[in-house]
Amino acid sequence: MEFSRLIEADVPVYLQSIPAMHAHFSSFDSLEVTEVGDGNLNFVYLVSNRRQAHETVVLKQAVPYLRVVGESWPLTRHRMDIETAALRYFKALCPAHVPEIYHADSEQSLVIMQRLGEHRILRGALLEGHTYTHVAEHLSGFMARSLFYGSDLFLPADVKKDAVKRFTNSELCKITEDLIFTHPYDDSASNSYNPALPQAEIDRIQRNPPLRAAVGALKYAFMTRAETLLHGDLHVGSVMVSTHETYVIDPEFAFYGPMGFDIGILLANFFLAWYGQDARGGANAETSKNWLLNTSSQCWVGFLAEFLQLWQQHEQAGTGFTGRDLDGASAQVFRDDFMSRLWQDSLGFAGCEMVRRVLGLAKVAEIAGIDNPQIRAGAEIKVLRLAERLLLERTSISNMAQLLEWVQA
Ligand code: SR1
Ligand code: MG
Repeated sequence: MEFSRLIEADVPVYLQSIPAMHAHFSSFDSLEVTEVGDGNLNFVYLVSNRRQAHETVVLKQAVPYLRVVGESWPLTRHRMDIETAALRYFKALCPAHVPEIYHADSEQSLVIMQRLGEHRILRGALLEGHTYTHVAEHLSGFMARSLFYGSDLFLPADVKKDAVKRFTNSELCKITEDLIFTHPYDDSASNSYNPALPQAEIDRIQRNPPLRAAVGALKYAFMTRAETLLHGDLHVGSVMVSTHETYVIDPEFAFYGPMGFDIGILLANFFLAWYGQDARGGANAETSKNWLLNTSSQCWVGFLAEFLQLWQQHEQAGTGFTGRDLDGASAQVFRDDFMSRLWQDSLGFAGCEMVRRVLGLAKVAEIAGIDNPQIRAGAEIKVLRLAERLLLERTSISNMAQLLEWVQA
């Protein structure tokens, strides 16, 4: 069937035509459909049966353009095939942290999946000062498993190369290449600046040859280092939380890239939330800031422990790279170098993410939502200063404690 963008009124008819949906809905004449997509790319519908509230699903559809800009920015709908494949793959690796897919329709570029009823988007929850005990444990586990199992450290070389082909995602990678690594530095028309942010602060980023060289090196790594299957957009808007559960959603940017990218994006978003809380102040700000620092730290430390454990376990099995290629002593040197490069990459990518969220197209509510332009500029300057340090001095930060000192400096 030819592609057509669904509107709310079309959704019940579409769902009734799908045999698998008859296991989820006892009737289709009392469905309530609400479009809730607040992302930049797609349309998202919450569907529930007014008569049986537990009968509920989410339907997400990609359209042949970038939603936030409109038809003047065409995009193929291939991103939905990537998202569906990535959701299935991550679900198999981390069943407790990825929603279940009930039905996928490549022709209509849509997926129907589990509705996370009590969960909310982490970004909004953080903005309100909420904290969640298990987020670090869950996200570090998700990152350790997803980054390890997609890589040559685990997969046989031919399987991994096939996966690189399957997850080639040129269009969405191009968005990241432009919006994260290029436009914030070239005074692009898609940038926008808080009028209260001094030009000297923008120049410090945009007219800084060593910094731009560092960003260039990170962009080159992003474009060329097909190390593992990344989520590709692992910010706090791609995480849903409840008191006990954490889900990772929206992997339409998934592709084979450098491991530090997912880690860096996540850390950067915790730091952005920290600066947002710092600028807003208020009764809960200190609790929230402490939680953000602890969670950043535990995400890295938990990731490191689980990733190394997986690596050592699977080395014995010999399917991946070091199992056959290095002996005990050389394997340890290789591992140490690998982890130290991964740490430095993560810091560099975090710096890029922080710059783009201040100067580039896609802002974050934690900073851009600060009403007073002067207070917002104060937060933006701190974000940019940390990003600058991360980009230029990342090889000199040896551990998380030092990084957290830099955040607070
Ligand atoms: C125009 S798309 C802007 C951003 O939204 C997505 O969540 C990605 O982060 C992308 O860079
Ligand atoms: Mg998204």
